[in-house]
Amino acid sequence: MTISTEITQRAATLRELINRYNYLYYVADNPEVPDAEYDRLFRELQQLERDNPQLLTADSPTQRVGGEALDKFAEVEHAIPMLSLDNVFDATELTAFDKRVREWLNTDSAQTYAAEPKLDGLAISIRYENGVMVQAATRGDGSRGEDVTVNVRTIKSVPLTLQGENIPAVVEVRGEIFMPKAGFEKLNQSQLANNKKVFVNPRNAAAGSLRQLDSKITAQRPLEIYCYGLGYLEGMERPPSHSTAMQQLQQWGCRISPELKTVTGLDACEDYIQQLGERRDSLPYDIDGVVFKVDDTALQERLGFVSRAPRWAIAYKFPAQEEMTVVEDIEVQVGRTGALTPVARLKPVFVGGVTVSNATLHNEDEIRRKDVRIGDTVIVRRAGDVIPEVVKVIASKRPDTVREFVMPVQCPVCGSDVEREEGEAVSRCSGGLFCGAQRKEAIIHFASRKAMDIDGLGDKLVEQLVDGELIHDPSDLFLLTAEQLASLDRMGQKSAENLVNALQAAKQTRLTRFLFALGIREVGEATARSLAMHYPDLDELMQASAEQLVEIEDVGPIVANHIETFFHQPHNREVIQRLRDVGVNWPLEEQASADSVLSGKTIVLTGTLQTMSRSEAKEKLLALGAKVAGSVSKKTDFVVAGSDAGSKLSKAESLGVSVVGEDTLTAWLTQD
Ligand code: 9MJ
Repeated sequence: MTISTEITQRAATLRELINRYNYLYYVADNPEVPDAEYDRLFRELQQLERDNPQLLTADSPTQRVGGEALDKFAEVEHAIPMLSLDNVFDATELTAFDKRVREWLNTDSAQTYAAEPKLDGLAISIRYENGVMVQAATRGDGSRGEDVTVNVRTIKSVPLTLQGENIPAVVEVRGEIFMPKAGFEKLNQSQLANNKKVFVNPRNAAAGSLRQLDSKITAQRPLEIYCYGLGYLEGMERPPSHSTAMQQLQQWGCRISPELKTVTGLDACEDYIQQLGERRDSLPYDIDGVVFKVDDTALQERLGFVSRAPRWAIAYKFPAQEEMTVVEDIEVQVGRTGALTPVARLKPVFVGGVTVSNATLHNEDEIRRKDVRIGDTVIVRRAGDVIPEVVKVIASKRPDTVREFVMPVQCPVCGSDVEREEGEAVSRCSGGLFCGAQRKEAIIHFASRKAMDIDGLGDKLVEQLVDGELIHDPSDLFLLTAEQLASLDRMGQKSAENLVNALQAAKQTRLTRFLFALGIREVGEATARSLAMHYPDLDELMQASAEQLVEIEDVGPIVANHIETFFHQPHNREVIQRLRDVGVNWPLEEQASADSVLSGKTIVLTGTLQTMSRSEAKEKLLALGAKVAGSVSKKTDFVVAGSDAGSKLSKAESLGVSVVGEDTLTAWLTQD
């Protein structure tokens, strides 16, 4: 049968594109398209070749793993090829994989799989001879990789000698080298400060760091490893399953994922996907899916592999966190402190599980650094609840019609001059509370949950109130009547009355909340709390000089200046007076908390509490002067463990940090 020229042409185009993207990704460490786009092209080519086997060529990218070895490193031949994984993208495809496995093995019984996170890093093979590390190589094309031994030796989680019993004459340990998110952020900050290349994502930073000719640079990079397999093995029996192999690796001192589990049957696979998916954003490293491997070694051997991937394993890919789209416009938003944030209006794109049509561009310098122009095709990233951002322009897709963004010299909302101070990245509207945008944002912040906590006062309502000139500053809120409120859009009599009641209730507050609610620049919850503890009398705080304020813990010279400036502005003093006149008040409780047993202690909450939510507990602990941290370290004083406490509890135990139960927490909170 002859194949239409159209199909032949398409296959050739796909090969060319994929080869180019492969080169950029694997060889040049400079990806041009998001992984999701690459995956789509790859799958399209795979499908074309499956439907038309005559099209398959030996040099098709579907026939090899990854890119070619760079010539700057010596070449290493893998004793056993390094395979890659086939992907599935939903439950149906996973079911089909499981069915294929069972058909191949000619069995109806539920299969046991080893499940582990799919790390987004670089695959590595580390060879140990008589327990001593002799070589480390990247995957390269699967048969030959690059010799990165000296670089891998600098990674502290890679053992240089294996420990314990049962050390074979030769073993290749396979795993993934990656850079944790926090290390990536820190590295980029330092790259930026030193005018060096900023990395697009942790995977690229890991690749760029491992493939350094100067291993001293690699040594300074926060690289880590998780081991997930055995390659060549000599002088010992191959362990009977993947999970026992992992235990063996762990006993030799190799790092394996704490998330590794065995699961039996498809439902258990789906539960694992669901649970890991929920934790994806809070894991300290990027993962792009889950890997399932038939656990039993004998069954793995029966299944074997096809061209580039084992039949006994599959990667279930999570929704991509990076996608490609077009910047249709760049507009500026005016924030609470007058900061002008350029925002890219995007052609809507599905990324990180939602449709995104806006992405922050941070500030003018960022736009210049990334050279983003209106009309450009860009990569947007949305990871977790973080605001989506433009990470990179795809230079080869730039049309001739692109336009450069110019920061306005006048505020787009109030027309006041826009200022940018020396050494500051941010441009600001100088209009202060004269600017409607700043007024709205200030009032929204004032009413927010951690500030005055006014129930039922949403952003849209504030907008209507400010635009309709019913309120000019936060104190006007407390003078609103149910009649005035009921006349607004989408407000009934009942919700108007509820809001008036909520406003009445909110008048009784705490000094910490009140100070936070004022929206003083760089005064967050923690600083507001320190201020309230040192100055339980607001009038004294309002008189304090910057020199006096820097004496307070958490208050540096810049914040001290912001606070002094804020309280010296006649307008701000008037608003505070009006708030007190309408009845906003607080008890002198914070004074007592300085003496609390918990004062200054660092506490971590984990697991489920029965009598209150974790955020309630946090708030109460903070009010007693404790610090509440998100992760356990040597500096943690106590871990409060509710039911089903997980890794934080084990970490506390391993570090010897005191662990208490909910009853102790309740006792602390009810102390006089
Ligand atoms: C990653 N990337 O985390 C494998 N992988 O197994 C895990 N990759 C793999 N396993 C065989 N966890 C080939 C690749």
